[in-house]
Amino acid sequence: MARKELAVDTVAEAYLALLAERGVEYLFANAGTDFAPLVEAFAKAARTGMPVPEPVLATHENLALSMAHGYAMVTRKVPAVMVHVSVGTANGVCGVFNAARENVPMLFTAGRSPLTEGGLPGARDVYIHWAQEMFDQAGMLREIVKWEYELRNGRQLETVIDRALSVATTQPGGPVYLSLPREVLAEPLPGLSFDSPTRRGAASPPGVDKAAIDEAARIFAAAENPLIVTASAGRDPAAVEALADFAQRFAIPVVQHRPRHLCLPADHPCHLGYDAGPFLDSADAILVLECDVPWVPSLKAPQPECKVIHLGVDPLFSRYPIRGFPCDLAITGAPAGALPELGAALDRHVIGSKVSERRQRLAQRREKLLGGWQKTADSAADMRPIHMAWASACIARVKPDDAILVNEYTLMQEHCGSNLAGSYFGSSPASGLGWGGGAALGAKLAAPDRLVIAVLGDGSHLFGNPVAVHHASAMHKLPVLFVVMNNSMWGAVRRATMGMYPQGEAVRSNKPPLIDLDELPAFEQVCSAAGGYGERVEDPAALPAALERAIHAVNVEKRQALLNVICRGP
Ligand SMILES: Cc1ncc(C[n+]2csc(CCOP(=O)(O)OP(=O)(O)O)c2C)c(N)n1
Ligand SMILES: [Mg+2]
Repeated sequence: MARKELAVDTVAEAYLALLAERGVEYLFANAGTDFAPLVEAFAKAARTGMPVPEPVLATHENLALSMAHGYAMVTRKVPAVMVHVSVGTANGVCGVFNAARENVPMLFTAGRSPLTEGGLPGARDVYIHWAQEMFDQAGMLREIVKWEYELRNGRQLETVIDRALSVATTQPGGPVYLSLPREVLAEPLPGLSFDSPTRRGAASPPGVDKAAIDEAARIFAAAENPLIVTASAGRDPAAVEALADFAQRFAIPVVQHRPRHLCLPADHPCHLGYDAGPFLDSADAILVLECDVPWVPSLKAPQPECKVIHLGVDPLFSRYPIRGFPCDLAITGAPAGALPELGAALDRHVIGSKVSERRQRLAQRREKLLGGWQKTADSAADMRPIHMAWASACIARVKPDDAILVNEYTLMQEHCGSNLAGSYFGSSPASGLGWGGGAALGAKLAAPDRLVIAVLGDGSHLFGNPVAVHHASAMHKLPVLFVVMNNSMWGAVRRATMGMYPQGEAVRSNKPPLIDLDELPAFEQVCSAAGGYGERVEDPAALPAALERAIHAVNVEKRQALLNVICRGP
């Protein structure tokens, strides 16, 4: 078997070199005293030319994790992230949770306070080294990650890195956590010898059980009104094509509920929007495809006799404590492989007349749906404050086909559809706010030639640490267009309160507490302060030209831009 030798002097040097050897291109980092051996190793690599991941400094852990998330979702490669011991891990937990719930593989690492109080290279030499140590640093996120370990010895480096990466990338993917004590990183290591390529790779995606596919085909063949509901099938671009083909051949409507990826192109004849509600009464068979929450049962549920099939790499979402959707059949399988098999099985049933009749009904429903959307956007065109439907429609007009949209979570997709796989990313179902700005920077790092547009709420933008985000955009030369849909409130909290207490005190109050975000800073000036282009837009008629100016700043002047769009809610 092929072995490779590298001349290194410390575990830290070997660690970085091995990450690069295994394909890790970037280490997103928020540093502390625990980083000293790594800073030293990076500096040495810069001098010697030894390949190591590129360090990407992020001035907040949430930013580091969101950037890594954004990079990973676009490239489908594994990023590494490193933060400062216990306190950095604490700040990173929300970002790791977002990544975990969206099955984004990443190697999340943190230093550990030095273990020894003297005598070894790396031993404690700063007063924080006592208080920052925890009995169980990883306990903060053991529930969230797929695997967790502490590097105890330089000799186990290859096994540990390979195990971390293979567990993270085996489907369903997700973050793993590795802590790195300072003395271990500082240990002398006389050279590194390792397998190249690795002999501890990821496991293949789950294949499907033929009997289960036949059963699903039987259910679908018997159905008059089948429906597909998906959220994340498009995580794998090959699945977009498979879904488009399957839905088209059998004339099955597809609803994307709270999608995190583009699963079906917006111009596909089977694309029936983002809400399964209107289809649930008539549906007699539903395929829940890589979708954790296909509908909200307390609002609307399918008829009791409707058959429900769940298909995905973990169709039961086994890491969710409670999830009680009806499930007549659960099929473990990656959609890119499973859908063609389901198609082939369905072909063996004679359903031609059903399909052609369904195709007609589907076309009528789609026409009606699109007409309704158009009417909403048209009637919103001159509303002040600007309506989010109009703002979304304006973005649709100016964005190139291959633009990458990062939506946290104020873009109304029905007014701004995309057609290319890998061109839309929504926030994780965990919805830990503060993700969008960083994720957009990570996406830009992954796809420097594409326009990346982050659509954020005013609240989400603030959660994302805007000064840190704009600084990172300037520092790493990642020009992104930020569109802040600014309704000066946490609209979601308002809607939740109105929904639960429609006749309550809060509805009657002029200014219910904990909702309004008065006296918000001029977000556009915060972007300008970091060297970007910034504009406040209040006039709906001025929005298209403002978007053009902002895109010019990003594409031609190569600097970030922010439009502070003064909005009203949907
Ligand atoms: C880390 C985190 N804290 C709090 C929340 C709860 N939360 C959900 S939506 C929301 C308001 C978001 O406001 P904004 O981005 O302005 O969007 P709007 O609802 O106004 O359209 C909040 C506070 C959350 N999801 N994540
Ligand atoms: Mg808001």
